Amino acid sequence: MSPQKPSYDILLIGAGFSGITLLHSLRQHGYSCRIYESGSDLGGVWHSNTYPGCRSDSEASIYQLSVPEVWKTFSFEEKFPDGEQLRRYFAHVDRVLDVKKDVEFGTTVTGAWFDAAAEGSRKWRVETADGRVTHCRFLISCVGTNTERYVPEIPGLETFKGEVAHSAAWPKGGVDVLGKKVAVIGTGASGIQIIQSWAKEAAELVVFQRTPNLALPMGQQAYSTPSEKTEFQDALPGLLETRMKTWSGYLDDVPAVKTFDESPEEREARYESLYARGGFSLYLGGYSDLLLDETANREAYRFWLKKTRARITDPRKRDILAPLEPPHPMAVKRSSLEQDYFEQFNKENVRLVNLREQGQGIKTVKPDGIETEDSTFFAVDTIALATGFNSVTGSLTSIPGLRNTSGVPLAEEWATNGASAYLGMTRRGYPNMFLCYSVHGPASLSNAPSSIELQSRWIVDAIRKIDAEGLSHVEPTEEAEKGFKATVDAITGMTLFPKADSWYLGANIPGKKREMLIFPGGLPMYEQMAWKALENWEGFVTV
Ligand code: N01
Repeated sequence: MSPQKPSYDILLIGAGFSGITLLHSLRQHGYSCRIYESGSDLGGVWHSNTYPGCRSDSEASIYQLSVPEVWKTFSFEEKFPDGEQLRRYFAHVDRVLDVKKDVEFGTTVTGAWFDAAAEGSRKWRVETADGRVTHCRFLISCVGTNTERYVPEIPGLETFKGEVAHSAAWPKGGVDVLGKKVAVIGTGASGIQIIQSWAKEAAELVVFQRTPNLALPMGQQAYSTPSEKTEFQDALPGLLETRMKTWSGYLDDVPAVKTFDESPEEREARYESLYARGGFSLYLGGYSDLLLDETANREAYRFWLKKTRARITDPRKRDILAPLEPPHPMAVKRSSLEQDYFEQFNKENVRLVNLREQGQGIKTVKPDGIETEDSTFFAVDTIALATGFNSVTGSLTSIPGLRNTSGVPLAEEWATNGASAYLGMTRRGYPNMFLCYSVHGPASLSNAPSSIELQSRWIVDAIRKIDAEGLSHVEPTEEAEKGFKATVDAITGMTLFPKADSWYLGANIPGKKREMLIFPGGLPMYEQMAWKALENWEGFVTV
């Protein structure tokens, strides 16, 4: 049987927020589109991340599509929705927009390159794991930033007899920890949420922490009564508009006041009110110099310490979870939004190992537990690995056959020269390929649907401009790509971001090049740069 050779105007990879937003918009402009999605349902990370306690750290009001027929007909139950609500939301999106008719699930892209001679015209040739080859004029990557999971080399892990589950590959039937002894390795956003859940169910929990998470109170709120629901719906048009105007795409915007412009009393009052508001307000609605001035940042840490240490009763655990000396400046590594995380450590059956303390590193995993370097043994039945992802780049570099017009794989190019993408959306050697929510875009330094909406609009504008001008394809020049990377680096150099080993910098993966992977200048600056370049194809070669 000869292999099928389907052909579309536009092929999108990934059916999360980015893929759906773009599909909806491109279809409205009459393009034939297809999404290839390796998973079995819509939702991207919300489909693949089903660990206990999984929950959004963006408020429901702004964590959704701004498509009226979708938001007018869906009610969220909580301010910060959990994975189940979000999966119901994506099912609703499908019912309203009929997304799935253009999605092929279980379809993994294994290779793609721009073939100048494909069927007599210049097209992308996309290979999938099922052996098919698809042709398309435009290829759009919507694969997200946190999909390629990272499992560190932990000696003896393979000998463990109990269950080992990574947060991003949770067993479909769940993990029963009732009455069991369990361990969690990693205290990023995923680890904190698992710990909050497991500490309430397991007989014993031992947490292996490498870096304390400067977690902030979530400020959860239920929308259960009819009046709460109505109030939520009524506010939506305004909130969806506001999110497109702020630095981060969240609702708070940084006031033009610096930390030490105010008196100590005024400062304390401001911190208190932002902290009480919950979410990222302490960062996003606080002082303009938080990310720029170490002394100012330290002042915010002082406040956070005061609030957090008061919640932890055991002095040893208090010093590990909220140490007097900050592990890094605030906000330059992703803080989690917690509900009762610190209180869990007030329970005697919740133990805490500081992996950075002499003798406390993991020596080996044994069939029935974990042994630290000082030979302390923790007997456990189950281990959760909340050790994160090869973030931002990994979702693309893990596509082995994704290569440029010279045949060099993207993984090789980025490993050699570092990662870059002009305007965070295009790449030299990849004509007519667009990236959404990826390298050098505002990505995880923004509320995802806000920057996705922005980038989607730009990508659709670019495609329509290509067609309106009768062009075959566009790709950025080397100078433009280097120049944009230099801008990202220059902005980063003005901030405190380099002072933390974060995944924003690729610093969580041993051997990965340390460089800023996300545009740190905020949405308004990004928007201005992107559309200015589009006006006259500045920085592009057009064919
Ligand atoms: O991953 P992470 P994540 N030995 O990389 C530790 C989004 N997200 O899955 O900090 C021991 O943040 C590592 O330690 P350290 C969100 O954007 C959102 O939690 O590198 N420990 C760290 O503690 C988030 O930021 C939501 O020193 C090791 C942890 O593992 C992003 O996804 C929920 C280790 C990894 O934390 C990633 O979050 C979940 C080792 N060898 C995820 N290697 C919400 O919306 C690593 N660690 C709320």
